[in-house]
Amino acid sequence: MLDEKILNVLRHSKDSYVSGEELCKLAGISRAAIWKHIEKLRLEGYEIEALPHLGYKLIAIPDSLIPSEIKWKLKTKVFGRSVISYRKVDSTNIVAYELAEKGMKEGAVILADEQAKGKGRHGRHWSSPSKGGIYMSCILRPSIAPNEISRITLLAAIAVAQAIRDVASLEVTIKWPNDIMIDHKKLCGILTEMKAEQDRVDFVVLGIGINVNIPMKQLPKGAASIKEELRHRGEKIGLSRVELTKKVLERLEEYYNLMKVEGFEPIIEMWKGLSAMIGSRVKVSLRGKTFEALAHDIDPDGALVVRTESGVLEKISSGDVIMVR
Ligand code: BT5
Repeated sequence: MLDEKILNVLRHSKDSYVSGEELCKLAGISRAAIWKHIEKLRLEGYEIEALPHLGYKLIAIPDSLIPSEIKWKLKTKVFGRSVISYRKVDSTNIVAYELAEKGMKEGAVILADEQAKGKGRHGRHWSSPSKGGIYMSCILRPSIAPNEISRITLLAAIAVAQAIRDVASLEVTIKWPNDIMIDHKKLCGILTEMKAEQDRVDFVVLGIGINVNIPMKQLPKGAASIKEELRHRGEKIGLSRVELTKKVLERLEEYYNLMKVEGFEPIIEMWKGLSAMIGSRVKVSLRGKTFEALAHDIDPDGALVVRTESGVLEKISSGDVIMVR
């Protein structure tokens, strides 16, 4: 807390020095204690100049997914109000699940710079190299039935797609149910897990992995990163992971509140607007069989409705869908 207090004082007086004496008064601690906090902030990546007689000045902030950066000017009331960040974990979803079981509040966010065992759906692996990605898990406690869980996945997909469009100006699209794509390459994946009783969801862990500043050589086949896409478009600098994480949290809260007030209908409408899928040919892998069909619609629960070659409408609630080019 004191670190954040000191940091925020330095942030507010951007171009000028704050004297040690002033910081002591504001924080209510000794000069030696102030120095210790400054050293700790430096270790977190903050560049802080210290000059005798003048005091301290903030020179540069790190693009680190740490609580002090995520919470700074974050425009949410619930999402991201509690942030725990790690340098490396097996999976942020596993950590979030354990914390949710212990009663962690809705909106809490677990972040990591790297995952050793990043999880995809159906036991698949999510490649999570150090530093360039966003690996985050949010704890939600929605009043929904277990069979409505895919609503959260779709809601998260529009929040992430819209956030990327806001911050990076890339025309990303959504592929049902959980992929954010650019030029048919995967930029982000979403893994929604839950603990539920028969008719009631206890909590949801919403896991989001976004390839932000990951170089091509570290990406799996068929994947894209925001940095590489911006580079193809002539922009050399990558994107701030902190900015994008904050925007994702803000969009999540906006759409989550919208769903609470107006139901799922507006979310489906937005999803359709951001998806390049409806009306296109898809290949569906379901319970061991694969068939081609036409993506027809999204039903009120978030399932994909396809029209098969024989003209029958079939509802797909889980399974893999590939767009046929
Ligand atoms: C997903 O699964 O797309 C869900 C990914 C969720 C990852 C987040 S990161 C934070 C949180 N903590 C976790 O442990 N997980 C969540 P699925 O639809 O099953 O896609 C997995 C497939 O995507 C893999 O089999 C690969 O083909 C591909 N893939 C793996 N890593 C990728 C990456 N970094 N970028 C793009 N594609 C990737």
